[in-house]
Amino acid sequence: MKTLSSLALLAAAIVVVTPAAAQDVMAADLNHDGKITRAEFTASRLANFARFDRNADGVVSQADLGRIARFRPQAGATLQQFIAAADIDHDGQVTRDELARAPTPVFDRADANRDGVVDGAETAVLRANFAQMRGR
Ligand SMILES: [Ca+2]
Ligand SMILES: [Ca+2]
Ligand SMILES: [Ca+2]
Repeated sequence: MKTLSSLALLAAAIVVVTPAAAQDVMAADLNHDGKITRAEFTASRLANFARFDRNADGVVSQADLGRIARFRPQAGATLQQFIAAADIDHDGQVTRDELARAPTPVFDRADANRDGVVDGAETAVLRANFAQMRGR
């Protein structure tokens, strides 16, 4: 069920702020300078694209769920939520290009002063929120 949890993670990185999504933002610091730029965030999101395109046809769509949908309706709902958020041309599938241009509500929320960079102070707030969410 590893694929399903990573699918949930990808959806979380796009549509909702969860502890997993907060972790996603922090994990996106590719050059380890303690700051996460929007470019780093979208690049790290894109890096996961191939993992979700399970049938390797270049798009993430319902077809990538395959038989899992029958046993795990929740996985289908998660995928639908992801497609709804990132499918810019509304053709029911998400291309790599669409994912690159998809909105970044999780990043935007972490970037409290909206300068396009989540810096050390903002990361600290994110970590604190994350710890609080875990503690609940
Ligand atoms: Ca696919
Ligand atoms: Ca599309
Ligand atoms: Ca900032």
